[in-house]
Amino acid sequence: MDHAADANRTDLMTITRYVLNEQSKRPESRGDFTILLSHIVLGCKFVCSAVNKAGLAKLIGLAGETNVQGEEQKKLDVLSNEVFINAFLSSGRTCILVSEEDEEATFVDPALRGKYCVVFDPLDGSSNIDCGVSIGTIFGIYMVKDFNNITLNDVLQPGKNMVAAGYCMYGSSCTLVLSTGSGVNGFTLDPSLGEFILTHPDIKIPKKGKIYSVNEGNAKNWDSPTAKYVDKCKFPTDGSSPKSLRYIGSMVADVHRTLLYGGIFMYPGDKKSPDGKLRVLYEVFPMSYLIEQAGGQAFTGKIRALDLIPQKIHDRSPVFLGSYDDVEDIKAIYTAHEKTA
Ligand code: AFP
Repeated sequence: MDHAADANRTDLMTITRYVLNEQSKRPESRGDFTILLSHIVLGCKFVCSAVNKAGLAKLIGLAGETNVQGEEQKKLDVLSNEVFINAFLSSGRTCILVSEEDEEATFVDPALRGKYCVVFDPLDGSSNIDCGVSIGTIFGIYMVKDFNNITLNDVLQPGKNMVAAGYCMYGSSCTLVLSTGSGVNGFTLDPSLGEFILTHPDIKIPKKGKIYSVNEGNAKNWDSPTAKYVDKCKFPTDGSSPKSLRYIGSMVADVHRTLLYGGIFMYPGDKKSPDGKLRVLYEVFPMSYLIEQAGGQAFTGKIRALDLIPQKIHDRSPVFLGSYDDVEDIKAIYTAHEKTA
């Protein structure tokens, strides 16, 4: 990118302009997705502003605490959930909502219904809020199968059926990364304009990376392929340099780095938690979709992550995602392990 020319740019590609351009390539499109996306963008701006003000506004803390004005405070994850639920309902374009915060799926009132099902984690990594580490919103979007017969099966679909996925990272800048099934683009919020501007067009993940990312504190319970792979990252036997370890513990931040710099992000299953920790619908699927769209791979230890069929809305799955070659390596280790088992 030419930064000198950039400083004087007057022709900005906002996220709305980008999606409208995409829409114009599909004559059958009626603008419903553009409307839904504009509501997602509003939710992201709202949460970004709340996250930035968290320390000041004393939003951090337990739900139920009161602030100096005597008003009840909400925890940021509770607030974010409300913001997004309201944004989706008022868009008039959704029919089922699955949120990490809500035990049950929300079936939208028929008067407000549209054809999209949204699965989302309104504020992922929220245990990092108090120390100011990057956190984010993750979302995936399905199209309902039969508008006249909406059931939970409309969201219990493999991730490969998603029509769009993305995340918004609330960090040193606010970045929205989106795929509608033809590549991945990143938009950064310009606070002076209040607009997300295309800053990372057509993101491609490096074919191989130099970073591995995993919670090594769980190593004692890992299965042997995961342990073997991590050992190989540290003590390569092919003459290559060891990989660096980076782990933030906030999936949006760890995946964002993986997307831009390459390498592998892992949350494996282990003896204590055979299905790992991450949720299929609103963590594993959207991130796997983005990584694949950027040219990488996502694997569960058994199959392609996007081929999983969730049985329940809050199901979990192990995941290994990132650069094509790095994921290929761990797939080979799992295959070899299966043959000897
Ligand atoms: P929290 O939302 O409870 O902070 O969990 C974040 C998360 O779901 C995901 O963002 C991280 O990748 C993962 O958990 C970190 O888990 P560990 O703390 O077990 O490493």
